Amino acid sequence: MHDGPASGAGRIEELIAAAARGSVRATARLITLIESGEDRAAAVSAALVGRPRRARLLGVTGPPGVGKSTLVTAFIGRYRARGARVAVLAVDPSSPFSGGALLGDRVRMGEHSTDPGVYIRSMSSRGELGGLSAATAGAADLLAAVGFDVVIVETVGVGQNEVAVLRLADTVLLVLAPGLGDGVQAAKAGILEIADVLVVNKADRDGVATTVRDLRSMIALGRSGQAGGAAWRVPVLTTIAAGSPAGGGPVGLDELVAAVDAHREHLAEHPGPQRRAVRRAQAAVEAIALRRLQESLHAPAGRDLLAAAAAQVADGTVDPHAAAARVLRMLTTGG
Ligand SMILES: Nc1nc2c(ncn2[C@@H]2O[C@H](COP(=O)(O)OP(=O)(O)O)[C@@H](O)[C@H]2O)c(=O)[nH]1
Ligand SMILES: [Mg+2]
Repeated sequence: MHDGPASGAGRIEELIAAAARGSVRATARLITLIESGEDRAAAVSAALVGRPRRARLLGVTGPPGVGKSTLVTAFIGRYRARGARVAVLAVDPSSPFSGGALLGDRVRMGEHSTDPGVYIRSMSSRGELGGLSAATAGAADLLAAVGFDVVIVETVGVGQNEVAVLRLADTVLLVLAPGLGDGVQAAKAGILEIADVLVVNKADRDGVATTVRDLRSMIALGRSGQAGGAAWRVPVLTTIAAGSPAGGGPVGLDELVAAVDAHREHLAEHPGPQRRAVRRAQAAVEAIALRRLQESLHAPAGRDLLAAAAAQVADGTVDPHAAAARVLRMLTTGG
């Protein structure tokens, strides 16, 4: 891809400078570049090298409808009250039509939509496998590099891509609602292993105590044997993000915000052998490598390689594993 006027290095530098001064337009433009392919994403990333990042990354995950966006909105309010600039990336791979997700999140987080200290953006995969986690990693890093203090990534915790997105976070908050099914699903998806704080939202509904108990025993099972010298004890909290039925603000939010803060302090005090920064870098590099591979496969040369390999497999002269290995070799050696 050639650098046009829209993505040339000079233009990118200008956009970054504007984004750092608080321009929403420039920030949005840069994220669009990051989403639009690996070459442009790489150009933005290269222009960000050396910029300080002080942002904490908070991943918020859980099944659809449990109240993630409602909780995120409440978190924005708390962090804004401390004077922090807050960005939210809403990742919704299930919706290839970005409009729906965008509108929904914007409307719901609407009370913050005119606040210049808040930036909200929906990321969509547009049917592109692998591209989503790479683009989200790139966007999160951009937001950190242009001066946001908190970057929240909201995602529906299903599938490998989603887990990859969560590995970017310093703290992963898993949101569930009363009912056993959610917890079991989360455990299956491997989300429970990377969750740092668990919250059962919709505590105004029946079955909260049972869900909390189930989750506590799942954590005890899942984490035994992993404990290091200073293991973090994953708390299980309850909230009513939408506010108590009797009226008033969210219930349990202070405790939840305190738990997320406590986890950050824990990380600062116990960096551990597998530091979050390393885990994050690993997730980002892996996502970018996958995206590059995907793009190579879908470029004309990759399609030709695939077509030739498919013909041989269909003929029965080569098995699909050998053919795939050959395609990979050709792609990665530039053959
Ligand atoms: N009863 C009840 N409803 C809630 C609570 N929190 C959020 N909701 C509602 O649940 C629905 C889904 O919330 P949303 O934040 O969009 O969930 P998400 O899909 O996980 O982001 C909305 O109608 C919210 O108003 C809660 O604590 N109790
Ligand atoms: Mg949501």
